[in-house]
Amino acid sequence: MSNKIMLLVVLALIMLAVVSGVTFASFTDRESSTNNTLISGTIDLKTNNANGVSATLTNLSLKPNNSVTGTTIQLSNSGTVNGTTLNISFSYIESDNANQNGTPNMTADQVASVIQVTALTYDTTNILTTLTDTNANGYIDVQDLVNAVNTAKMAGLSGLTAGGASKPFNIVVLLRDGISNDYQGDGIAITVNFVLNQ
Ligand SMILES: [Ca+2]
Ligand SMILES: [Ca+2]
Ligand SMILES: [Ca+2]
Repeated sequence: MSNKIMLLVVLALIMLAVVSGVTFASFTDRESSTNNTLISGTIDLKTNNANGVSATLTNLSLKPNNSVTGTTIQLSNSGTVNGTTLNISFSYIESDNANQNGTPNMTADQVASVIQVTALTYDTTNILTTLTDTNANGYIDVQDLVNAVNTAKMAGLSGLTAGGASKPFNIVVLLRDGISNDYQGDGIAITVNFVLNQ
């Protein structure tokens, strides 16, 4: 009855905000845990070989048709129990600048739909090619990532052996070219959840 219990959750946060056609992005990740008292040993999921590590991409200017790259984090299991599978899921919330520069306030969903995901990999798996264009706009975007159809596809990925080698997670996003000025002042904060299962 215990082997489906999720032991540790790591959150990675990507902030995107569009200002006058320029996106500022930052990246942090943090870790929290829930304890499983039914088994002995631990599963300790670490990012970049540290608990609660904070990696930040600062002063990264992004204009339409430019990408946010470099968001690779290393996942490892420093515990004593093997993690057999890993689940990755995404969520986002509206994170606007105070000044909309006279433009309409676009919703978080609208912003997410113009942030295309151009690369999404974990270990040796190309996750991106497995995903569904759930909002039918012709490309995989951040709004697609949070759809339950795609969350299901990002569950049951390869796990992490206790004390074993780390596995890289990478995401690249692209602010779509030709988006309207209405997106000025709008942004979202994206959270990436990593759950390692025994
Ligand atoms: Ca907004
Ligand atoms: Ca889409
Ligand atoms: Ca706006």
